[in-house]
Amino acid sequence: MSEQKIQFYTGPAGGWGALNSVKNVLLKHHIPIKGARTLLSANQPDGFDCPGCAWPDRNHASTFEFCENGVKAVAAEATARRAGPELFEQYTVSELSSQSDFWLEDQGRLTHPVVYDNKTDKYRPIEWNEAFALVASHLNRLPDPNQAIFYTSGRASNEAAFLYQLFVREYGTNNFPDCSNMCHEPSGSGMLPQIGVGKGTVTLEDFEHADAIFVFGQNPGTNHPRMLGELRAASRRGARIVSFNPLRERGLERFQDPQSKLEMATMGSTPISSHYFQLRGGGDLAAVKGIMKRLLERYDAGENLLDLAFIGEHTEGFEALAGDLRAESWDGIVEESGLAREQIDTAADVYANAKSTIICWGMGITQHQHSVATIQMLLNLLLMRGNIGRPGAGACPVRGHSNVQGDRTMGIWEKPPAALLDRLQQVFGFEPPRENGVDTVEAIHAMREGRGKVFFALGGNFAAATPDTYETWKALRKCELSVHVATKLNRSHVIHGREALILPCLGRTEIDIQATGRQGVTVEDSMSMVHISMGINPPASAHLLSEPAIIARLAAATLGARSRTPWLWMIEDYARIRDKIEAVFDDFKDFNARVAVPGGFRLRNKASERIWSTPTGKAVFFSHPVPRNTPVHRARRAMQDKRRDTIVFSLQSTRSHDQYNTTIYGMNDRYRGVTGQRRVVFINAEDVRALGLKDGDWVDLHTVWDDEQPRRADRFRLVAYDIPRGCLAAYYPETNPLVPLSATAIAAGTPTSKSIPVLLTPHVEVRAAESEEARPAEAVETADMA
Ligand SMILES: Nc1nc2c(c(=O)[nH]1)N[C@H]1C(S)=C(S)[C@@H](COP(=O)(O)OP(=O)(O)OC[C@H]3O[C@@H](n4cnc5c(=O)[nH]c(N)nc54)[C@H](O)[C@@H]3O)O[C@H]1N2
Ligand SMILES: Nc1nc2c(c(=O)[nH]1)N[C@H]1C(S)=C(S)[C@@H](COP(=O)(O)OP(=O)(O)OC[C@H]3O[C@@H](n4cnc5c(=O)[nH]c(N)nc54)[C@H](O)[C@@H]3O)O[C@H]1N2
Ligand SMILES: [Mo]
Repeated sequence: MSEQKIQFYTGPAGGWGALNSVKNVLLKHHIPIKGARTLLSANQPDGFDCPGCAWPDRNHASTFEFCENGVKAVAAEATARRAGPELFEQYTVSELSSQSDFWLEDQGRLTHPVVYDNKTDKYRPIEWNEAFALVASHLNRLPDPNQAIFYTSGRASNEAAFLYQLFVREYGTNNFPDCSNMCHEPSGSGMLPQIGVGKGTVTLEDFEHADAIFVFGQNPGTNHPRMLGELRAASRRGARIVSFNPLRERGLERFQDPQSKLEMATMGSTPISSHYFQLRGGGDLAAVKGIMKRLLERYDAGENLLDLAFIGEHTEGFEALAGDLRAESWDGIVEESGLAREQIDTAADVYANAKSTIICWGMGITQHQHSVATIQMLLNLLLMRGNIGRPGAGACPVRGHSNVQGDRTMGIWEKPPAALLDRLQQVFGFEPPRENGVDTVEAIHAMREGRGKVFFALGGNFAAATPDTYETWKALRKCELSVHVATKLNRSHVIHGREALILPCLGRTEIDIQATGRQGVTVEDSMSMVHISMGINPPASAHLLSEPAIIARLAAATLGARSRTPWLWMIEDYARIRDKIEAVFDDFKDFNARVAVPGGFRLRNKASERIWSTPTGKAVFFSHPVPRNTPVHRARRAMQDKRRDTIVFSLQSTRSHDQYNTTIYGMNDRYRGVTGQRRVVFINAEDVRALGLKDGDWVDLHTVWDDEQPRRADRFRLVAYDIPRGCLAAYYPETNPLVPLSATAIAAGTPTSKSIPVLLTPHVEVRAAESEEARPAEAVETADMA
């Protein structure tokens, strides 16, 4: 067991630490000089779109924006390591499944399509055509197409996503669970009825004009490092940056810009946040309500700080909200937010003094039971001062996966709007299924109950990214067939159905050649910019197919003469796919021409033009009560009745600096001072004492939930940290066994991975033999042993 020291990181984010880390990553993946070319092509007009995050680039222009975690994402794909037939010959699937997540991905790029052989318990190579025939025969045998489930992870290009949704709808279902269901789903669910679009309203230019930028529940230093460049520039020109986060995140405090020779040479850095409010986890709705209440009090006292003209002309529901705000008690706001009254007043002052404000948010907002309501409160706050649809102002949900927003635009949506289905019908001449499909959590229920029999995944790592790990694994194992289109081996490939296939595909960094020559794909970033992405590296293996080719060939094999869609013709030249996209979506008019311009184009966003596509044609103020009956509240009340001295914590699961979702790059979390391990839990020092434990002690985590099922995650090391009392933080995916399937966000279905009620107990060794469940746990919990 590792005993590495926790040493608090006192340097800024970025800087020499980041450069040093990059050097190590390139060495590890054996990417020397060629690697430099790979990296310099990221986000260039003629290069590929960085497969890291969805933060936009300055016009995909000619300067290289250095980003440590972008380098890691590119290097992980461009690695020289290979997971070929020898690997699958050497290990049975049972043996593979006892390896850690880190080990599985570390085997390198998949090279051949493989099929599971239950006689040998091994994967063995299979010809592509045979693989497509096998999937087709399963799909065509199902009595109801709704028994098949088609997952998407947000790296898939627009072209792949478009073909995929078309194939699956022609096949006959809307079962499209996707990573977005676990991610920014609440942002779309909240914004759509409120301002008529489910996407952010700002562009990068707005960051140059904002007087204040509020950042809720986001850790850009790790997850969107290029966003720090915008925040740094804003901070230097005097904009106020106001962070709301239970943890003190280094990247929100100081940033040393690796592009700035001066800062690098002088060890200088720029402060990022002018204000940092360490609210309680899940306390955002209360905090925002407090800010609005304060604004309203000042307005009632005669100050002219609301945009009454905008409210009158463009909105509805303001009076109801004002009434609700006046009725809310300050005590409740202070108690539930975990912020002092003065802090809330200060935040309101900053907001009132700024002419233009942007509000950004991430997973710290979306992964809670009341996330949709919280997002609507953030939008209320913007609307109060007319902060949507003018320069320097607006809503900025910061998306995760590099094309997750584009995938949704292309119709990867289990609740498709009727207009989309009508258009598909017109353009492709088939009758699309009209009933909604399953989202991620519903898909798990369907497989568990035997309603879902074929599980197909276009990328991602469903088995590790989803909640209630062991229930989910049982569900996946009940499937008749599981199929994964993937670049690297992961947990989902070894938690398989009775029959199983792994179909290896080209990554975004790789050259894609089809019948008419070299192809590019398109992606949409978090600010609705659509641009082309051209791979530059030779493919990792000669046996790889592109994602569009895999989908088209599978569609042709499955649908045969039933389909009038020219599947194989479309993939000869992806421009043909883009023509079809244009035929279905009005916003993609002249798609091929517009995407040929360096930097691409921005999709129209009506809310940013102050056109509100809501039923009444107005933007809507929504009123919401401060949540007082969440699972954490209920667990605390229940425990109080039983044992007064028990502390029920609210656990958030989050990302370290050394991972990309379920892909673990390494064991360090540099900005939080953790090295060589991942099984840590951040906790307030007072709480450590109250538990009668010491910093560095090992504990087990137990979920408090109102069902009979025990949920635990064992052997985490306590790290005393600057975090409010009663709150804990630990890494995902190790903590996913603690998240009940029934813990979802109201009106979005998103797992509430940021507020799980848990108890801590001193760690006791459980012998594997005592519990069947304990064994897979060790595998998913991975990594520090690797
Ligand atoms: N390098 C790297 N980049 C990534 C990813 C990655 O794993 N690695 N993942 C990508 C994906 S898919 C996504 S969605 C994004 C995720 O990027 P983020 O949205 O930054 O997600 P998390 O790392 O989960 O961090 C959540 C932040 O919210 C804070 N938080 C937790 N609970 C609360 C709360 O109740 N209120 C408030 N105000 N704050 C809270 C946490 O302390 C943490 O700072 O990043 C994308 N980019
Ligand atoms: N507890 C907890 N759970 C969470 C979260 C959390 O904060 N806490 N975050 C949630 C969020 S925000 C998200 S987005 C999900 C992420 O869920 P997913 O998107 O399903 O997971 P990833 O880890 O991003 O998927 C990694 C795998 O994608 C494959 N891959 C990589 N590149 C490509 C490619 O180009 N093509 C194909 N076909 N495959 C590729 C590789 O095989 C790799 O192993 O997890 C969610 N789960
Ligand atoms: Mo995400």
